[in-house]
Amino acid sequence: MKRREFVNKTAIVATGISVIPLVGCKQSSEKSVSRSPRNKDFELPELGFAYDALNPSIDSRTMTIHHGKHHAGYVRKLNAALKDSSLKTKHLDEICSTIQDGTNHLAIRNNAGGHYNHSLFWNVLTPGGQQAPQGALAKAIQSKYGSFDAFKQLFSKTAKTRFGSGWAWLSVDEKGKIFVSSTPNQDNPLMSNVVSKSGTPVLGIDVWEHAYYLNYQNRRGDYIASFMDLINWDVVEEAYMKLV
Ligand code: MN3
Repeated sequence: MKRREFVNKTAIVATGISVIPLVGCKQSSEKSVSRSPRNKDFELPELGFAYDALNPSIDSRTMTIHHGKHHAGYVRKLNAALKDSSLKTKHLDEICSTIQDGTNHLAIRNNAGGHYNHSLFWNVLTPGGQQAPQGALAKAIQSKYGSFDAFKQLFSKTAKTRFGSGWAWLSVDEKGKIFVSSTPNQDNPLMSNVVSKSGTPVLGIDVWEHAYYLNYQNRRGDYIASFMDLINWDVVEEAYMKLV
């Protein structure tokens, strides 16, 4: 599918959740032309599975708190922060792309990132998981990293070595090439003014302690290994195909 053909589509994933469009910084300027302004508050997306569906890899108490408290909090605070902002009618990816260092928009930065990142995170998870991507994304991974295992190692290491709180990503840059990166706090690769390499994320793992500490305590590596076995590669592949 050509980029132009999907710019006005919202990603509807296999789980049935309607989520934010996975559109990157470069594309977002094209997209803002064709999208109408946003006219209602952001809402917490429903999960496509029950809170206990990822047991024991991600326990139900962690899921309940993470989705129902943390993510809900980002949505609530984002709506509050946008109330008197000129970004009020912008879409979530557009808001992310406007973020700059050193401004007084920290609440928007943290909570827009928090909402975007978690929406993507729930979306790429599925009970039981899928072993590996199959189609064009599998080929792109093979071509860039040599093998799926080599990619997995790099992605896991990137997540494990993120100091403090943050995320690791697999993204697609403006040339349609994949890359692995990491961002602190609730930043993400859409925030082109504050990240070293920007793009549109198609896979992300939350390595904030709230994502795993109840079950794994300090064993972040074990949580990452479990996450790798819960990925819905069909969803990741679908997002990837919209960007190349
Ligand atoms: Mn989180």
